[in-house]
Amino acid sequence: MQLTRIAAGLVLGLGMACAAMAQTTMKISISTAQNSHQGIAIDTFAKEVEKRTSGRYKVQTFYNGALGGERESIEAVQLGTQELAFSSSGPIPNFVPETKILDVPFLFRDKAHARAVLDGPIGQDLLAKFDAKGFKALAWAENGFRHMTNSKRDIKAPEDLKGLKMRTMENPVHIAAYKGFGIITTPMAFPEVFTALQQGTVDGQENPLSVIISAKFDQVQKHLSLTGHVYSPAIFVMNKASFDKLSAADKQAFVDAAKEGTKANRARVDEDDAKGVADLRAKGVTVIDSLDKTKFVNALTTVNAQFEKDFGKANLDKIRAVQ
Ligand code: EAX
Repeated sequence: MQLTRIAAGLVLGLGMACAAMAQTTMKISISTAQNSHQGIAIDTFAKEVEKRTSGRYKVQTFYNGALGGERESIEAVQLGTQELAFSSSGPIPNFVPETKILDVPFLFRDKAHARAVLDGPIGQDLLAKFDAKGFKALAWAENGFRHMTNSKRDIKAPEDLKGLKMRTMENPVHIAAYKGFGIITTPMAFPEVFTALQQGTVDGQENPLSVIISAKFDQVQKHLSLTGHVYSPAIFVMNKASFDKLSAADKQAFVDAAKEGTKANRARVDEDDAKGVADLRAKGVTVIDSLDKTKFVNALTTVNAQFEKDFGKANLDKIRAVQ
């Protein structure tokens, strides 16, 4: 009797230990290197999820497009073959069209403005739009203000862009705008960009300093212009069904972990922006840092009129008015 009770106790104890150890592993991916503003975002997220769920959830991190480009990873998250992804806004409007408005050129004054919009009611309402498309959008993060690089010439004025063949993201708003500049647009997934630049399939590309540096584009691009023509948000997305399976406390843990990831990510973008130009100059890149931005804005007058029609001037003004 005594022995049976001890044995039963042992079995129970063992069972409880197993339950406590039961671990669910999930995957998250980025298209840039681990040593980048996106790498630090997902590394921080993974660490925080593990900590905040006492190790019951583990997040495996994949870099450099190891699981595919951004569009492919968003697709995988929607299908549920991959639980999580961190992506720039590039391919996002193809899944959640309401987010297109964020990709309008020269919409945000600076990073503080963009962050205030994303963290405020406008950004939070947009996060909620992902639900109906099979996603849980955990938090906005940042890719940064995009600048143009190329292998042909210094871009000092919008006329210099005419006839330049540039890789763009698979983003309809960007493509329309760059066509407005007279650029020959070539949409392409990020993992293919370095080779395309190297082989001269395209003359140039545009990305934030954080991406230009971490992707080592200085090895294949000698001209950089700080056009800051568009702000590029990034986002933590999760498969909706995977999120819905979590307990209320774990849901909060995932959301909070993403917010921590965003903090680390934005701090790194600030760091890259502060030292990026000097770094790239030291590597032999010619950097044009004194552009007359109004000329670039004016070159997009026709395109902007179309955007005002498509997205509603009132909606754009609402974003512009955020302090
Ligand atoms: O997310 O595709 C792009 O140019 C993105 O900015 C890059 O992959 C970082």
